[in-house]
Amino acid sequence: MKAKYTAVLKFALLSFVALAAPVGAAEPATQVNVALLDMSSLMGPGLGAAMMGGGWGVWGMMGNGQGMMGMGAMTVRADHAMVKAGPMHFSVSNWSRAVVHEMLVVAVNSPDAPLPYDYNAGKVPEDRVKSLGEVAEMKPNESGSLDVTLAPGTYLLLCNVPGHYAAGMWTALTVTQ
Ligand SMILES: [Cu+2]
Repeated sequence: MKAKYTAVLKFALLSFVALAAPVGAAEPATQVNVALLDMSSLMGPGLGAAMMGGGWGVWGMMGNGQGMMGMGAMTVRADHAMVKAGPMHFSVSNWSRAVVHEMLVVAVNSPDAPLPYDYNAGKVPEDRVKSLGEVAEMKPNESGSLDVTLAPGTYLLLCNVPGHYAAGMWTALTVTQ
C-alpha cells in the first residue's frame, strides 16, 4: 500500500517535471523597461501637479515660443536602444506627476523621418502608421506592459497623447537579426 502510494507520487512528480521542462519552449521575451517623463517628473508632489496643471500657458510663452516642446521636456526613455528580434516584454511606467502618457510601438523605415501628423488632433494618425501595439493612457505613476514579437527593423516608442509626439516624446528602438 505504501509502496504503491510512493510510486504514484513519483509518477506525479515526473509528470510535473516533464510538463515544466522547456520542450520546444518559445524563446524567452526580451525585457525592455520604458519610462515616460515630463517636467513634472522632476518636481516634488504638489508643485509638479500645479505647474503641469495650471502652468501650461506660462511654459508655452517661454523661450523660443515652442515652450516645452523646444525644451525637450517630454521624453520616452528605454533601457535598450537595440534588441534582438523576437518576443519583447515592454514594462512601461509613467513617471509624470501630473500628465497622462502612453506608449505605442510603431514600425518605421527611418528613425529620423517624421511620421504623418494630424495638426488638428495634434497626434500621429494611428491608421496611417504601422502600430504594433500600445500601452494606452496611463495615469501619473501608473505602469503597464505590452507583449509583442518584433521582426528586425526600426521602431519608434512614442506617446500619442495630443501634442506629446510633437513635444519630442519618442525614442527609437533598433531590432536586429
Ligand atoms: Cu505623453
